[in-house]
Amino acid sequence: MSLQAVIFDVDGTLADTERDAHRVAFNEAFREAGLPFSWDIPTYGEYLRVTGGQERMREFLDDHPHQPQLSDADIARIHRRKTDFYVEMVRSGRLSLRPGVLRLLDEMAASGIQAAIATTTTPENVSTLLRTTLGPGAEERFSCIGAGGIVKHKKPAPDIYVHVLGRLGLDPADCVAIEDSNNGLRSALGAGLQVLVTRTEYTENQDFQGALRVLSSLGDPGDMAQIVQGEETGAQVVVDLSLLRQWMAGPGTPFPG
Ligand code: XBP
Ligand code: MG
Repeated sequence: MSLQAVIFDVDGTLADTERDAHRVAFNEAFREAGLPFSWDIPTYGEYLRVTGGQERMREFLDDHPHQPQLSDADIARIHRRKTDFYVEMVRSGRLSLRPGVLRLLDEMAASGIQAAIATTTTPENVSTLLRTTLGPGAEERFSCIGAGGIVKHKKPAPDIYVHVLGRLGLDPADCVAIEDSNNGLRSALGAGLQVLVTRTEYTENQDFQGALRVLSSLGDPGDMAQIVQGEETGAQVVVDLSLLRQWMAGPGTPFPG
């Protein structure tokens, strides 16, 4: 076992996209379509249990039979507009990468460790976020970008991670996934990966049993991360390749001060 690649989730992990970008874009699309409902912050948090925007809309309508019911084609059309609104918002520069993401990507590039992406969101959303936050050549930083409906079953099914591992040609034992949610954790664990969780406001009360560590973020020297679950709870860290390798090596490895 030697670390060859880090596979990143996108929403909630690379950037905190859900509350102020995806949710707002859904609501703009609902308003434009003349729908009489919108998703407030707690309601959206509840429906994050469903991965995939179209699937999330379907579940909401199934739970609210008094609301106008939409065909799959209507959902796809409204979701298409949601993607337009989201992309426009991301392009306006309102999102930034979470602490430590850029630092870790740079360290990986300098050390020859591959970066990859495994996400449920629409490919266009991923490329826009990467280009806006990482600049020109952003997508070339990643050996593989697995996104959206490229696989049959979205997270928490392991399909997207299995797909990415296949494209990388790597054994899961030689990779680590970084996720922010229980759905993502289950997906990556199902593919045989070890998983680091950087939780968000929306996911802080979720169950992360099976994660290597649960952290507030990846941390930067001026903005340290806190371990929030696991044997070193409360410790302040900056997650770098050396710490990742140490955690991957398993329990019993001494924690560095
Ligand atoms: C998060 C998701 C996505 C986004 C919305 O995916 O479940 O559905 O909430 O994006 P991940 P779409 O954390 O795996 O990146 O509307 O494009 O589905
Ligand atoms: Mg996520």
